Amino acid sequence: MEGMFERLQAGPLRLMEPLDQELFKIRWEQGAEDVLRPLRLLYGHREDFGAWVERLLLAVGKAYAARPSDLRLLDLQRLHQADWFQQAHMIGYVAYADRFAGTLPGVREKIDYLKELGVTYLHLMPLLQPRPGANDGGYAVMDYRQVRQDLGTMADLADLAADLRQQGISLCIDLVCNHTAKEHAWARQALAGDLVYQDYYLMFPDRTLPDAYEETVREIFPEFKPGSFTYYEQIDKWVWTTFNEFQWDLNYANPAVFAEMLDIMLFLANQGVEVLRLDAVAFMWKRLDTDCENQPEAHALLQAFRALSRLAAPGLLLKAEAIVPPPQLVPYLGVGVATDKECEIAYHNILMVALWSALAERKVVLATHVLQKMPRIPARTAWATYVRCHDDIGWAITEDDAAGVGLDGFAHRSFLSDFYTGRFPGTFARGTTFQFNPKTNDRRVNGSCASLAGLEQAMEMELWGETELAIRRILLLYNIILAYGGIPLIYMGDELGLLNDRRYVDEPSRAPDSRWIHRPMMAWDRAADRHDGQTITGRIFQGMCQLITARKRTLALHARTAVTPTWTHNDHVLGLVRESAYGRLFILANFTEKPQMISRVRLSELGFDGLLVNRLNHQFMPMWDDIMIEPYQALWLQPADSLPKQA
Ligand code: OTU
Repeated sequence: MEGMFERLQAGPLRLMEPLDQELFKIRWEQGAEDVLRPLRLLYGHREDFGAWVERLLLAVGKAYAARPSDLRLLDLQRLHQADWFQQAHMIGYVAYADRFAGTLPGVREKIDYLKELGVTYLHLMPLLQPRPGANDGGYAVMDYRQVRQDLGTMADLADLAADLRQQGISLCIDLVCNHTAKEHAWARQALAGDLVYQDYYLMFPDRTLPDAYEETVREIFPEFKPGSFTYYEQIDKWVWTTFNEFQWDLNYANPAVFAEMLDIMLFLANQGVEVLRLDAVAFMWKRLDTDCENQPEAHALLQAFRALSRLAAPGLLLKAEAIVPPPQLVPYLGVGVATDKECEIAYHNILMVALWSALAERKVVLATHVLQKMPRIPARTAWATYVRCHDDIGWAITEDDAAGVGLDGFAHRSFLSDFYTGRFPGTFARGTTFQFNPKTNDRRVNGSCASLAGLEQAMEMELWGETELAIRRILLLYNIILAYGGIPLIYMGDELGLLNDRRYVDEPSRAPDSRWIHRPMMAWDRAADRHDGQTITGRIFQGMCQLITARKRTLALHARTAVTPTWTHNDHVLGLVRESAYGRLFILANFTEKPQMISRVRLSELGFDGLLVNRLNHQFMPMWDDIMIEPYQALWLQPADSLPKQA
């Protein structure tokens, strides 16, 4: 890359102040290898490799020159406080802009509500221009540089990002990078026969390769569309469509596709977006005879995106959405030479599954086992922890993990599907089945947090004891995701206990997709009750606020702190030990409707003897007695003498 910086100086950087040019030079000198290593793996075999690298760097230089000065200042702040997103005060909230507040300017009106909850990170669900009609909840984008018209404009998005930032809230949006809508300009040109754009996608003249690939790939939406390919008569070709027919997988073996997506990424970063949720990253690279997920090149793509975006916008964070089993999940945060050099954040779907499994079983054995087996993540990364999201729950429990605690994987997954769809005798849950696959017997589950936790059934049957238990279950799940480490994400409506919403069936474009059952409209009328502790809404909201307040002042919850799932010698009580410079913390959580005991002997074996205080309510635990945990209660215990004075 001889003379690269000089060419940038003569090109996109030429109008910049000398100091800003120097700053770019420093970043390039320090980051060059991080840029080149993944790019070599991806495209190093091409004769035009050097020209592509140059083209990518010119694009980065251009984005750097165009970066507004307030965002360049933000970059410096982030570089100086690199752990900003790992700190205990971080609280995430996830919402559809329209369902939460109508429009993007509408969201600005609701910042006070978010602040009341303590939110510092707002993920607004897909908001870039989708295809008309069915669009998979916005995950079929036809223009990445336009905001969905009914939500506002790109200028509104930039204004919102700035307002949020001023209030201490970082904006996250989706970048659907694995596929585009078939109405995207690239796809339309491909359909019109343009060979340059046909190479943006994965197209096959006959069934030979599609048949070969289908031997080994997973079907993601078997009920919507069997198989992973779709035939288009107009071009007489089969197109790779992992998800819906209208979502065309991009061909990242073509560097032009990588360059386009990088440009989009930097464009969005320059609007003030601070975190990009990269959708379906596991699927970005295909290889025959594999499941075409989690390929080394998919990781190289993310590493290259990160290294390049950090030259222009080092404040930007990348969040991986890879809903895959544990061994495949952790590498999205970087391993080996790529440690700390891939995505900064990844969804902890295993924790989410383990928690629902423990709640159904009233046992924490499987959860403890799978969480213990999770490798530690790099120091400068964090999990996004969550109880529910806009998607279904797939029971990502491997045969091995189930066998490790004496369970049969298939039988346990079936039990969970039965339990959460209301089929298991005595269940408290009200969910629905999603994407039954008769070939594998796999059944995923839909339902809102409150409905899955028993609130819907208890209220309908007017069983007040059960209602109380359901409220406690909701708060227990949120307790754990707040205490596990990483950015806890509150899914809109969970803080008010919103139930399944079956009205989606009246909208033709949504009716076939039952995930809409747990994507409700924000119930602002219910929110009005949130300060009334006599109401169910008030109980949940205030319970959540108390947890959030406790989390913010418990510095030991910093994401960098090691969390060790620990046997409590009571199979109904989850134990998480956290060790850090901020002191030791023992989180205990009772996953049953009966009181449970933890012996003092066990606590002192783990080094928790002496006077302990529960950080959730400031209560001291009697020195010698065993510890009693109420139904669905959790404790955050710290040795009383280890508490920082000001806390
Ligand atoms: C994501 O999910 C989104 O979260 C979904 O809402 C979209 O429909 C989908 O991509 C397509 O854009 O398969 O069942 O292993 O689980 O990427 C949801 C990863 C999905 C997949 C995940 C995908």
